[in-house]
Amino acid sequence: MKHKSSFAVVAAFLSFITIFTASTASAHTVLVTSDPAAGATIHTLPEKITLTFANPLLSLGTAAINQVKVIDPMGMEITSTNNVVHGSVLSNVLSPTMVMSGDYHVTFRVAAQDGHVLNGSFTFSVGNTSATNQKINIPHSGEVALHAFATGKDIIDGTGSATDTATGTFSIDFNDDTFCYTITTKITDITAGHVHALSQKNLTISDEIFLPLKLTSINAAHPICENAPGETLAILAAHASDYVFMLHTKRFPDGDVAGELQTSISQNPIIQSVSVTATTKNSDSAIALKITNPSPTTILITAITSNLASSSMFFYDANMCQGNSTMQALSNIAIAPDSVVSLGYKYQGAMLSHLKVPLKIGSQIPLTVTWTDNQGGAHKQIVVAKVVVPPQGLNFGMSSMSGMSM
Ligand SMILES: [Cu+2]
Repeated sequence: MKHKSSFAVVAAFLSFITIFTASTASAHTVLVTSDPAAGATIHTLPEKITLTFANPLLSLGTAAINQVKVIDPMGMEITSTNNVVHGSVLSNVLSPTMVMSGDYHVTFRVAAQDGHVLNGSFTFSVGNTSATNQKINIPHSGEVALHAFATGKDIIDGTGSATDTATGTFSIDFNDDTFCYTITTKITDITAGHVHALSQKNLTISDEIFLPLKLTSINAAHPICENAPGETLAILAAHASDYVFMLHTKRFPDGDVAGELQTSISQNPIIQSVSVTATTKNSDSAIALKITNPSPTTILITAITSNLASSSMFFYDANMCQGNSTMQALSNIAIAPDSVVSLGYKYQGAMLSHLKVPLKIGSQIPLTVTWTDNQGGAHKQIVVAKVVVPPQGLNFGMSSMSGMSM
């Protein structure tokens, strides 16, 4: 959520002056105020830290001469390498793995326009975070899948991108209080990703980061998995639509795209017997797998991709084993409720195109299987395929299908 900064300049200045006298004595600018304020105890961590100095700061191209760092109570740096200077204001996003209560240590180093360098530090505290204060008793067990489709028009004040989109897929496992997620997007200048509370409808959380998301999850081959308090995950699962998935970018620091979280179908396809044919670099490799759809509605398998193939798969509908070289491309494969589809080297199948590396018999490669439910929600599952016998022309050989793994 866009953070509403407050600039209580005078009050903040009075509280700061005692902290900075030593380091500012010979410098040519001075810290006037900050958000969060030095010495303050706050209950929600804002999305960014903002330091306002008395004079404009020196900018030298992309050189990182003005820096602010925030260290959380566990000693982890929660700021990014992206220090933003606008005149006399220096800011940086705050993206902790978990918002925890305790002391946060801020250090900064800035250059005034006359070249003089100012170093300083202060602390602020986060009191009990509202996420862990919730007295909501929500029964939770098993696994819950959530997803969000984020667009610029869902940024609350309407200042997001007109064209950017992103999909966030989340799975919560209450057996070990983990949540795993992947962000899929073509946006390239992302500075932070968060789950935010959308409203105070059921909760007392407003305008705070509910869960920070790691940027390594963007278009990742494997979902990023993290632990979180069971209560936090239970609130998210029980009130998904009260939360939004949001990405911040260099172009739209206050929010580029956002989308409400939705509960996904709980019955994921069951994928078994995954194998690919061994093949050479730049050629294609056929995929064999058996997919069971245990959900009460038809699902569409829309893509099977691998980070080892430069272009995504296409499905074919042909009899490859009869020497028939004409294949009909399919955009998806439908699986009816409670039924099983086998993709193999005959009839319907799938293929990875233009392999980046030669595959060896026995090696394991991750495949991302994407499907949509009857509401158009997109879901993903990573499976590991074992490479079996090499193809023989269009015949692809007769695979033994042995040694599959999930
Ligand atoms: Cu955010």
